[in-house]
Amino acid sequence: MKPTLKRTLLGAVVAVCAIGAAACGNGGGGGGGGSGSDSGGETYEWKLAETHPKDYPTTKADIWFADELRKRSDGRIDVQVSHSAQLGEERDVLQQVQMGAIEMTRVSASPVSEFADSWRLFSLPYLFDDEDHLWRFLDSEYGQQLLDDLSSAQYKGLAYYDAGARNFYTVDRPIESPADVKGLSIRVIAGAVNADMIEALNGSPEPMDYGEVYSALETGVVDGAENNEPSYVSSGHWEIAKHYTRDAHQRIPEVLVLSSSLWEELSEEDKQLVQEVAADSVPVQRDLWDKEVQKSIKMMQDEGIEVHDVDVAEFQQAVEPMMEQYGDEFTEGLNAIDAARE
Ligand code: GTR
Repeated sequence: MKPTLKRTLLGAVVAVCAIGAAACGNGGGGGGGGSGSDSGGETYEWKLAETHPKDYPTTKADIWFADELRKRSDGRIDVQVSHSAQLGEERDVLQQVQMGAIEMTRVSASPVSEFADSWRLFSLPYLFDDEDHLWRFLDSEYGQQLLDDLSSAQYKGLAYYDAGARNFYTVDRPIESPADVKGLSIRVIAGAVNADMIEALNGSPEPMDYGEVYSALETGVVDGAENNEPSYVSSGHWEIAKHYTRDAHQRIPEVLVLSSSLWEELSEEDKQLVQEVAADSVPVQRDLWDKEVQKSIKMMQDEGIEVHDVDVAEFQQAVEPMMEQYGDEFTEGLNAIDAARE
């Protein structure tokens, strides 16, 4: 992708931040603050980057997390949520969080897998039977291990959020069976596993940032894309791609992460506090999520979106060779997913 002026400037700022952290943010603490306060303990000012708009369930949960943390820390830890990709697209933001130039972000687990190999597991297709199965896995020891793995990529993984199931949507013709994917160019989140999935269905994967998908659909650069109902609706992709195929090919959770350099600076009490508030934000987000899915489905009905229910077993069969290819790499994770089955 060609760097835009905005990207180039951002890159320059990041470079300066990387050279001298004190030149960024409010001085010290890797750009994250860190001066004493009367009430005891350090004070921090953190930015939390979010790609979705203000009224999206993840953003509302980010804001809940920020408000609650401010309250429970007596105002010492001040998180400002920056929504609508104002701080950049997810991949760029993840790079900046690694360097501590942005302190926190809420992103999909899919772009995270570009920085932490074990997270590629989440992009494998048709892994989970349903939402409950996914959450039993996320809440398992292996789910926690994946969060801990993020330290090798300079992140502190705080909590998973819900992102439902990803489904295909197309502009000209519906996908009703795997054969319908043949020859279609489908936008995916960058990453080998996502691309392999589309190729296994004989389509052609087009990796690009979320913010570019609307115009790619509009100008015919892609024939379709894939996402959960709330993203499909809130991004406006439904205005162009009116066929929605419920195959639930992936259940990729969202994740809340903090730059590990900042995490390491925190006192034990503050670590516990941040972790606690993050854990408490999970049921809040999941509740907001369920409501948003229902609202989005209703809106899709009202707008006359053609929703296609398909035989998922046919799709599973089509991606089987790819699953064999990845089987060895993810034996442990796949076993943990099996163990989370009821
Ligand atoms: C959404 C997810 C975003 C972003 C987007 C995408 O479901 O919430 O964080 O990753 O998908 O497709 O890029």
